[in-house]
Amino acid sequence: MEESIARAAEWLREAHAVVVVTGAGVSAESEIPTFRDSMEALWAEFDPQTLATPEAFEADPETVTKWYDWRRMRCAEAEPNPGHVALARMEREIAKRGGVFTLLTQNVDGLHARAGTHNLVELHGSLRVWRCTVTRKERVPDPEPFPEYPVRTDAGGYLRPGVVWFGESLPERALKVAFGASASCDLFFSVGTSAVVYPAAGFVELAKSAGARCIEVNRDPTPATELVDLALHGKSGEILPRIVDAAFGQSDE
Ligand code: BV8
Repeated sequence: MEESIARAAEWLREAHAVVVVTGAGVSAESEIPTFRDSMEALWAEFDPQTLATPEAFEADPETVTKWYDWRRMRCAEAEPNPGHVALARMEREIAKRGGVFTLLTQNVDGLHARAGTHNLVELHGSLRVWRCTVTRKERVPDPEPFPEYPVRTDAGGYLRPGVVWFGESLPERALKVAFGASASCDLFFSVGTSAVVYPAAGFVELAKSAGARCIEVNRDPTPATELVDLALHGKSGEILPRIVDAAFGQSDE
């Protein structure tokens, strides 16, 4: 692992345009269950892939609203972990050297922004923002559980989470930035994601074909593992700070 950390740090120092894609694994050390194991006791009988769909919300708005409200509360109680903090420092160090940094997250927990990342694209929306199913008017609900499930709106609709469900298109701007950045970077990180959900899982292939060096930081091997130039398997909250410290010196922040 030492050798891989040193190589990743060297590539980071040489990089001019860095893209990082993150998934639920980067928030696991903030006690936010990952997508695959987010079905803790209360939700064991459901499959997240079926709950995170417009059809599930249509069929059972009460259960889907409850699930997202429970997750929203978990996010509000969570704190960014050293992995989020290391990525925010990576952005600052790259910017200091005149480089470009883009973080594309699949997560809806808001922790990258809270850790200080600026050039952030929330590919799958945000749990913080909810909107009316009739007027599409957005609002940020108070950080306490909803009083009723589902939540009815004055327009006669429901309040739904501002996330992208399976079968829904990603926001135009998010896609444009993500494709553009991935196709023009010289260093690409895939962090804490099972790399199975598209189009997010396709950005590493795009970066690779554009000639970028690709690095995976993930607890387990994924379909991206055989694609990348360097795979570091372990906890992102431990590995990312080591790469950033090795590249830019021990953090004095
Ligand atoms: C779309 C928000 C157009 C909601 C989510 C090809 C092209 C386009 C679409 C498709 C396609 N093929 C199939 C599709 C359809 C579908 C898809 O990809 N399906 C998959 C299952 C095959 N894609 C879509 O529907 C997308 N829409 O493309 O629009 C369209 C329209 C109609 C029809 C077709 C296409 C929308 C996808 C977005 C869905 N919304 N989230 C919510 O959060 O509830 S997806 C959700 O699951 C996450 O956001 C994430 O994207 C995805 C996977 O989760 P991960 O983040 O990777 O987390 P996971 O638990 O899976 O893995 C965690 C990893 O972390 C593990 O590998 C683990 O080892 C690691 N780990 C754990 N702890 C740590 C760690 N690593 C490091 N440190 C640790 N401590």
